[in-house]
Amino acid sequence: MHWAQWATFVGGAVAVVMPAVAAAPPPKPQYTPPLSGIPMPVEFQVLQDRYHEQILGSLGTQGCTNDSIAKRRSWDDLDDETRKDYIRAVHCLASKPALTDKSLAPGAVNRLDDFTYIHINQTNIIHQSGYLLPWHRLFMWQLEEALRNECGYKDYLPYWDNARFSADQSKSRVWDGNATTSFGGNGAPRTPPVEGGPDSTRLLLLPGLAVEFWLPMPLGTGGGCVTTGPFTNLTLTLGPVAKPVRDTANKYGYLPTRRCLARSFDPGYTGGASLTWANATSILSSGDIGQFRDGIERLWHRQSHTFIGGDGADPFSPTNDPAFYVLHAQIDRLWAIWQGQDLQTRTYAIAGNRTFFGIPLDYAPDVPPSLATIEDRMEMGLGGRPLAREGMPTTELGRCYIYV
Ligand SMILES: *[C@@H]1O[C@H](CO)[C@@H](O)[C@H](O)[C@H]1NC(C)=O
Ligand SMILES: *[C@@H]1O[C@H](CO)[C@@H](O)[C@H](O)[C@H]1NC(C)=O
Ligand SMILES: *[C@@H]1O[C@H](CO)[C@@H](O)[C@H](O)[C@H]1NC(C)=O
Ligand SMILES: *[C@@H]1O[C@H](CO)[C@@H](O)[C@H](O)[C@H]1NC(C)=O
Ligand SMILES: *[C@@H]1O[C@H](CO)[C@@H](O)[C@H](O)[C@H]1NC(C)=O
Ligand SMILES: *[C@@H]1O[C@H](CO)[C@@H](O)[C@H](O)[C@H]1NC(C)=O
Ligand SMILES: [Cu+2]
Repeated sequence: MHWAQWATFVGGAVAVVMPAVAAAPPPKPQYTPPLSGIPMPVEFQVLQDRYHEQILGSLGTQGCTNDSIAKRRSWDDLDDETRKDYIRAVHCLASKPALTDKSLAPGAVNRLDDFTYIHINQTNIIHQSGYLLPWHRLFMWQLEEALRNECGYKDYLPYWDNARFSADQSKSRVWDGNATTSFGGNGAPRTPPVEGGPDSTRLLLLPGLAVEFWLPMPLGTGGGCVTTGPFTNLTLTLGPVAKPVRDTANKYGYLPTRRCLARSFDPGYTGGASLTWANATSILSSGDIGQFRDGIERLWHRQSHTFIGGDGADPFSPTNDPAFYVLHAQIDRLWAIWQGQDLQTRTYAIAGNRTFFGIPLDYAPDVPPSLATIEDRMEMGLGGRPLAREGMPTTELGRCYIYV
């Protein structure tokens, strides 16, 4: 089947009719994804098609082929068995003991916490910096490998196609609250209630920077524990880190703070005002990596996290919300599509400082801002210390995947 036809099939447009033959073994169940959400507009489709052509046309030298390449799909296009198996594998990692040295983070209890620990540790280096995209690409791939190799998950990392559901995210199978096939819904209302409506913000201090940096965060419509879906009993122990007050006793949230998973959906982001196909297409039309990353950081990345709110919006420990990984798979997908418009010039493009907005870190306040390069080493904790350039291709260095 030609690639473009195959992609259309995955997109759900083609129903396959199996002939009924009495003696034949039962046919494998065919799955036709429901046609939900806002269809991909042609402007986006053109960019995605070019990405597919460029990536598939570039294969063949490192054991990654048209046949072996993994397809990362929209959560809404998976079948229920795959969705259930993904959630099962997340619970499986949550039930395995952490490998992180207890002296570094006494609150790291399970394998998911290993990922949260290093994300906290690196937050001021890997956001609003040149490392955002390659660091998270490797991080997500390491999580995918853990789900598959340690917990027997058979498929690949799915993504939250937020543009498709920008009219109403609760219509996405990510957020519909189903007990076994979603990530659950909103958090319960805050108790006790706080002053101000959902759009009013409070300021959270980001620790570790040489200057005081207060991040405005909308209160949102929830704030309490998630009450639907498979993660209602998830116990968090690392974080929160960004807080409304300075917490010198537990600066990075490494000490155990046992609690539920909290969310606070923000309706300001659900009304179609952002995370739309138009905004995605506009970001993808960036001519250089500086402009592209800026669009991702300021619009897509920030508003995706702010939509979820609660633990998923803490810049240091958003990984506490299992939805982090489908959120960031979408970011990774947009980057892959952008790179795929011109692999030659864009695969290894990097732009940005070596720290959050170039602000010095508090343990090195005298180090002036400098620019990230692809030869810099990135700290991934248990995941090693790769060069930034090693986090950039999707079909080399052991990785072999494409977003469909
Ligand atoms: C993979 O498929 C693409 C598009 O159909 C084609 O151009 C390319 O030559 C194929 N590569 C391999 C290694 O088969
Ligand atoms: C990150 O971890 C290293 C140890 O691997 C430690 O020296 C450093 O202080 C940590 N930084 C933060 C911000 O937690
Ligand atoms: C959750 O999804 C499963 C699989 O599609 C379905 O059988 C079940 O009825 C759903 N549950 C609810 C409460 O909608
Ligand atoms: C959470 O725990 C309660 C009490 O053990 C149990 O009844 C419920 O089914 C659990 N929910 C999930 C989603 O595991
Ligand atoms: C998102 O797109 C809408 C129109 O589609 C536009 O009005 C808005 O300015 C965009 N938002 C940003 C932050 O670019
Ligand atoms: C890089 O750091 C400098 C100095 O702090 C700052 O002026 C600039 O805005 C930063 N660039 C980006 C893209 O964050
Ligand atoms: Cu991050």
